[in-house]
Amino acid sequence: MLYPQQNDRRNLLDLSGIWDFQIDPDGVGEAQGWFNGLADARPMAVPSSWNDIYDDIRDYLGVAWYVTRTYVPQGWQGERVMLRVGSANYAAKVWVNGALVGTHEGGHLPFVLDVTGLMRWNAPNTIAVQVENHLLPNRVPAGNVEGGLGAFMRMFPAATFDFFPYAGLHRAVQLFSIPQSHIRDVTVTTGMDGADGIVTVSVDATSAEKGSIHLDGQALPLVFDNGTAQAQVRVANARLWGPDDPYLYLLTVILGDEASPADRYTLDIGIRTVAVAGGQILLNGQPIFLKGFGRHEDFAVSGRGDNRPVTVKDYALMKWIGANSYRTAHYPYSEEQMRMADREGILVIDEIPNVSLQFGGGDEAVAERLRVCKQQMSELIARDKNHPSVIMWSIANEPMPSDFGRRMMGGGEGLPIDPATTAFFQELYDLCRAEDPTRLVTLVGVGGGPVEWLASSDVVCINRYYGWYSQSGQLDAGKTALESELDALYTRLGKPIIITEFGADTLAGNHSHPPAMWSEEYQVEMLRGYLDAAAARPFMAGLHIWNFADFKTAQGIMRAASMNHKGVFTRERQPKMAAHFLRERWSQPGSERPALQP
Ligand code: GCB
Repeated sequence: MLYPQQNDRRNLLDLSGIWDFQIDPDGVGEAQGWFNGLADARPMAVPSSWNDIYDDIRDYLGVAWYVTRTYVPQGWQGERVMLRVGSANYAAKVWVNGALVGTHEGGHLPFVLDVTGLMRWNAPNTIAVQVENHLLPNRVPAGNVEGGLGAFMRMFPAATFDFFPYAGLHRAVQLFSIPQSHIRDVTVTTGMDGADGIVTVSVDATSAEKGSIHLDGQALPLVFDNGTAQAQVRVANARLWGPDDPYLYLLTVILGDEASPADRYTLDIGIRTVAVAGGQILLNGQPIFLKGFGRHEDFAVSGRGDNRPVTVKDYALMKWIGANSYRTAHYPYSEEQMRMADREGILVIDEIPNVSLQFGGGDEAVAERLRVCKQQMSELIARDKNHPSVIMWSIANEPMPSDFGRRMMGGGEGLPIDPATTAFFQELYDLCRAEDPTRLVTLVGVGGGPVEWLASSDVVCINRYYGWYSQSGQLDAGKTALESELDALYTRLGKPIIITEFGADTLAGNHSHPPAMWSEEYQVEMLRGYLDAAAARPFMAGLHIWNFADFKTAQGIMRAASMNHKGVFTRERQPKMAAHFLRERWSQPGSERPALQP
């Protein structure tokens, strides 16, 4: 799952642009051979969501077809040719020159298909992607769940999550060439020995050959055994990666001779460690407090489509406000975002789209959801394992037990929890630890949710809306309730705590003195209360405000103008009062929480 790159041995052809597009509500496209061309096509940008482009398809979530044609350079002949789809939400089927080459499920992770034998060298090649985004109860994330969140919030379309169910080719589609004998995968882990960095590089290649790695002026040989080789580099007095100095070393992996390599792959790596000890998160052995946001990939017109100006702007705003981290709520973000996080020194909690999971529908349905969660978790780890910015995997956001309604009304304490549900999450915790022992793992818990599900987390992550969904309009009462829950949770679990969501819907320009709900003043005072509560508690390890920016949701009685307005910035990325408040607070180093007593 190496990110494609252009170099002297590899080639890359980005197919981003304007493709032919046609919806297929009757499902006739395949039988009629639409993969060869669309009879009634409209233009569609790739990447983009289709929903906000044409007025008749805003809520269309069925099957749609994308077709483009491209020449491929003659110079690629003899090489392996791969087609990579960055994100097709939710399920995809791909044809090249009329031949079905593969399928994929899960909307936010890339997939690669080998199309070598199918290329035409003297004529355009037809690439067709069928995308389908039905909201179904057994998908991850789910939709149309009977009695689910969507039903409760009267959401249309019936998502079981609080963001618009955007559909389409959300990230670039690329063709790339790699040599027949090539580097399949590179895995980098880093550690420290005194002031030295220890970088371990594992390389997986197609054939057993020699090779080498190059890092920090050192060259080490690779000796392959059955296609895999490992080398360890000691970087003297390493410049450690972190928010204050996101230093990246260039690692080059070469297959074959250095003078005429069979293949080459380069990547930016950060040398850093992450751990939990003494009730704190340690980055490079030093306690770190996470300041930042839950975000969304969301913008007007482009929807969830990879929007590079917005990506760069968002990182600039995170730096401006003094944030050092965010969570990829509630799905994996683009690889461009991960690369920006590496470069800008922003720590990431990396989440799969397991949002608002429910346990209804019988054992088979639950087993199917677990299968999809595991697949997405493995694919995410494979994609993001080399990013220094990624410090923690999140296996779920706000899963809900079947008695959630009762728990939400209070009195959840002491209610028995079905051990099968705890085992469900344990499988995901175990998978992360087996596939990546170098990072932390968490599950983001809902207010009133079972504490049992949090017990295996390295860091306890909770979303809380005291002063909004409960104690509405009563900030003091909300703060008191928050404080007593935090103390009880730490007493029970003894692990560092991050509040991964808290916030208030706020209409920019709406003012109220004294503060009232939906006003800018109320948002500021609510955030102040949570920041103060954390600042008095040494076991707090971070605060992520919900949300970085206002974002689009389905329509419903809870969402004015189909938007969640809890942004600290508007959807257009203009600051609300809260943004200035946070910038002020977050510019005071060490003010986040008291130091732990030794
Ligand atoms: C939550 C969810 C998030 C929602 C948020 C809200 O707990 O995790 O997806 O958008 O609450 O604003 O209601």
